[in-house]
Amino acid sequence: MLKKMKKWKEKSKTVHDDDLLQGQIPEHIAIIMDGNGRWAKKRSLPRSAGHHEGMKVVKNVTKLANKLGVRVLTVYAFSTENWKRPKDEVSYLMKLPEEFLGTFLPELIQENVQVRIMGNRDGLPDHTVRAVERAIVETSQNDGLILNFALNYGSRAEIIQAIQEVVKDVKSNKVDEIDEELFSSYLMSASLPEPDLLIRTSGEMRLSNFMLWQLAYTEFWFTDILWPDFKDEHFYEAIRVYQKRGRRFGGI
Ligand code: V07
Repeated sequence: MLKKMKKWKEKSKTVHDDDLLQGQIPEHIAIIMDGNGRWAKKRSLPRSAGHHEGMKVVKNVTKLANKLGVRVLTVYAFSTENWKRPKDEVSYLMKLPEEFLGTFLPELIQENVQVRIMGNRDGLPDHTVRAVERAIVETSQNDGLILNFALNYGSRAEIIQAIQEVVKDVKSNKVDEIDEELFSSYLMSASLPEPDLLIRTSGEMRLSNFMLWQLAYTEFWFTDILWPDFKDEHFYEAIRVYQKRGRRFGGI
């Protein structure tokens, strides 16, 4: 009976895959991973337990995205606003990149995943920066999935910084015409395609200062599922909804 159950489960999984593979897999998926604190509260656990569970889900989604042939997965790990949280919570969060990479980096290397970060490295603790930079270096030759962590990231600050750089280059005559393509090349996501699909968990329907410029034409998929409860089936569902929507980029 157990065996049969397992077989059936495997079969239903394959059907999911086949469905998806008939349509287009989004090239770039971005995720706002909300609801970790609420997940913990519901279980009378400390918020850190929710963050830790959420980290495990990042590993699972990374493997799944890689398997499906997604080119870029961007996850919003820590925003510039998150510094306002209690000091203990912030220092716990700052240990998560090390824990994630400590257990998962060998697998990322093996699976040909390239790690990147997008955000302000100044302001992050040294131990966090060291762990992340090591992962970036050790995966820099990989040409599979790009796993892009938004870490100490805020979109308005990114845009202001880009403007400052553009102004500098205009003044020194390195730039004469400012258009969308030129401006995009000053953003932290310069070398990446724009997200095709944005997923936000936990029922909130706002962007929270995440990739404001880059999400101009992106399809949004919101779910009430809390991030630690986010399973393969939810990822498949988001992609299936994406595939059913016609993307017209403002055309008809
Ligand atoms: C964090 C787990 C996911 C839910 C949202 C908040 C908590 C993975 C990382 C990470 C970051 C950089 C890196 C490798 C892993 C991470 C923070 C929080 C700050 F190179 N999860 N995760 N970083 N959470």
